Amino acid sequence: MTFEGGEGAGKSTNLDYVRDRLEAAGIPLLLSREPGGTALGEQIRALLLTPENKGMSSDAELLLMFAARAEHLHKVIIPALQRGTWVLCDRFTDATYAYQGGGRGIPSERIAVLEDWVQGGFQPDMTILFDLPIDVGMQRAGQRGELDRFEQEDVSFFEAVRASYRERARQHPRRFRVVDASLELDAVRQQLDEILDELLAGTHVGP
Ligand code: T5A
Repeated sequence: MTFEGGEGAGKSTNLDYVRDRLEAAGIPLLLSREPGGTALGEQIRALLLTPENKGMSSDAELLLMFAARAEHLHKVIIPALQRGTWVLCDRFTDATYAYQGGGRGIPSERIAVLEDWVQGGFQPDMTILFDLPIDVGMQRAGQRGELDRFEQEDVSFFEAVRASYRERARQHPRRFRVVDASLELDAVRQQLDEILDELLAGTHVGP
């Protein structure tokens, strides 16, 4: 299950909420994130996020995202799924289509080559998109202090990211659930409750 959205959309905040609800239903799970999720992946994350690497080429950025993802998939995600553990991941490949595709302008066909190479046909079972206007997200993210390399991009970059995410949701309606993340936390959680009620109604837990 993956959590997607622009900067400050509330993914991390609500991931904990979803974890608590699923754990209460007896589902074994682990939380992870991208880029990151492994020792090597976290080192790659640091390279990607540090403002010191401002001006990194788009292709280098794309390849680093997939290098981290390959490590994450093989060392963490696939082994967890094989032992029956659900994986809740803060961002995954939809972020690459949104940021490196929409934001940086890399054609999606080029991204699809790497997706196929690294993932084969592997896809999340469900993706929750936290959608909100750019200014609201940036204001929330900005309250944390220092901005990372992506957060320093301009509004047009984030508008393109948001448009790409929404397009991905339109293209994959069975996998995506779109949440209005501009609302207050309680109202966001009401939307999550509806999604989780539906999910749990169709999930068999236990022997
Ligand atoms: N990236 C990643 C790519 O370019 N390509 C890729 O393939 C991948 C995987 C790191 C960066 O990497 C890029 C995208 C990112 O720029 P990240 O760590 O997920 O990814 O970074 P951020 O998106 O910057 O994470 P944020 O922490 O900014 O966003 P979250 O997790 O969506 O937001 P969260 O939960 O931390 O909330 C932000 C603040 O808002 C408050 C929270 O309390 C918090 O203070 N908040 C609310 N306030 C009011 N009402 C609500 N409903 C609220 N929800 C949260």
